[in-house]
Amino acid sequence: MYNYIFKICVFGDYNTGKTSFLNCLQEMDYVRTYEPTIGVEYSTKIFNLEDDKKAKVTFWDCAGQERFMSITENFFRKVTGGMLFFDVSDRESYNNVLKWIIKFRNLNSSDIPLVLIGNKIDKKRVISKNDALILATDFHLKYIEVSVKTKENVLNALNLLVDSIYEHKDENPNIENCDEDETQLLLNHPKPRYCTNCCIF
Ligand SMILES: Nc1nc2c(ncn2[C@@H]2O[C@H](COP(=O)(O)OP(=O)(O)OP(=O)(O)O)[C@@H](O)[C@H]2O)c(=O)[nH]1
Ligand SMILES: [Mg+2]
Repeated sequence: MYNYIFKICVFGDYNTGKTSFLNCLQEMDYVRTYEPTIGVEYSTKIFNLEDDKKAKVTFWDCAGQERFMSITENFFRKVTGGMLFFDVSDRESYNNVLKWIIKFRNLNSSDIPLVLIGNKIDKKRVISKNDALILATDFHLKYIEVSVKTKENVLNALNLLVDSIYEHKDENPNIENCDEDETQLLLNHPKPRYCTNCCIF
């Protein structure tokens, strides 16, 4: 059982490693060849929070290719948090970060935590850590660098977002609280009705 459901939208330019990252969380083998995501893919993971609470984290892996934009945009709404990917070895994916931030912020309140992830740090980088940090700070995002290929920081990136969501959970309207749901279910459950004239009740 879990106490919360967090809906996380994973987005950013194509070929930045979003699907590889999510596959790594599911302990699937790293795939070297690029297989573009078609539309949106879904996966989940149960996450242990502090105070013995658990969250079911649902990931919506949104295709980065422009031609899927009209589909993926629908998955940007009512999310609990976001992961925005770029590739530190590819300037274009970094230049497009701003476009993605605007898209995300237009559809969500500014209280929804968003983590910027610079992937592929095993490659020769063209974007410095400092530049990315400045951009992230300007837009109130947390920033972390990872390599899905070597698995460096992959779990830390997930922890960074989940901890941030949990820390600000009272300001986040898009967290499903399953404890409350259960209480409501019990309160709303109709009392048993007994027959008054045809049986011993
Ligand atoms: N060198 C290196 N390559 C990586 C890394 N992460 C992913 N890749 C490669 O980058 C390519 C694209 O990865 P995907 O995970 O499919 O990218 P995506 O962001 O899901 O792409 P779309 O689904 O089209 O949006 C694949 O060939 C991966 O093997 C990494 O950390 N380092
Ligand atoms: Mg993908």
